[in-house]
Amino acid sequence: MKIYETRIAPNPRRVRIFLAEKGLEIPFEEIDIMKLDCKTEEFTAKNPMQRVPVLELDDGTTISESVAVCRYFEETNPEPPLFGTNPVERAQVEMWNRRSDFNLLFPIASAFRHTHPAMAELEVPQVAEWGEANQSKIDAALALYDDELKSREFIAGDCYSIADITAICAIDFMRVLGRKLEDQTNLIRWREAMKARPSYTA
Ligand SMILES: N[C@@H](CCC(=O)N[C@@H](CS)C(=O)NCC(=O)O)C(=O)O
Repeated sequence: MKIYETRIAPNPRRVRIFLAEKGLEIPFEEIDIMKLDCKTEEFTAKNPMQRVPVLELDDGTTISESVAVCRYFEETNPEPPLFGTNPVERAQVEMWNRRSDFNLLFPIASAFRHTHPAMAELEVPQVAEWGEANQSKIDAALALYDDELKSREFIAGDCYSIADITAICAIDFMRVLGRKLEDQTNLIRWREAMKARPSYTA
């Protein structure tokens, strides 16, 4: 079993943090997405979406999409649970993880991919106006998350979950936009708690 990943990229980081929280060590193979390693015929056979991360099992089965890779490890290694423990928790974790994906990580990645010259070959077509338009979506999501975190410790409720992992990978990735948390005091408190976990540096 191994995972194809790119160390600097936010989606593979989600899987690395997830594995660290589970106490699992899986071999990684570095793919240089900037050198278009994701676009080769060999890699496309593993993931037709040409993206990392990709988990390859010993029988050759491949699983891509960060959340699907994490789901595999949740099912094979249930402790500690990171997708919730009862129907309500599982639904809330799914709800917040999807929000973290669509309302945080996606706009942050889009703002970067559609405006940075280095991403021109990866993001086709690159539409600078769309990149700029995502800045206000990021502002709105940060305000919403800050408000939600007024009344609870973690993104999806009282327990740490994959929704926290997606959110911290997204928020940390704002660095490529030259952005950081400023007046979102609840999010800043939550981010400090994320940084204190050993998995943060995975
Ligand atoms: N929805 C996918 C997104 C994967 C993704 O966008 N990965 C980026 C790195 S963070 C990538 O492989 N980029 C290469 C490219 O754009 O060609 C997931 O959750 O794994």
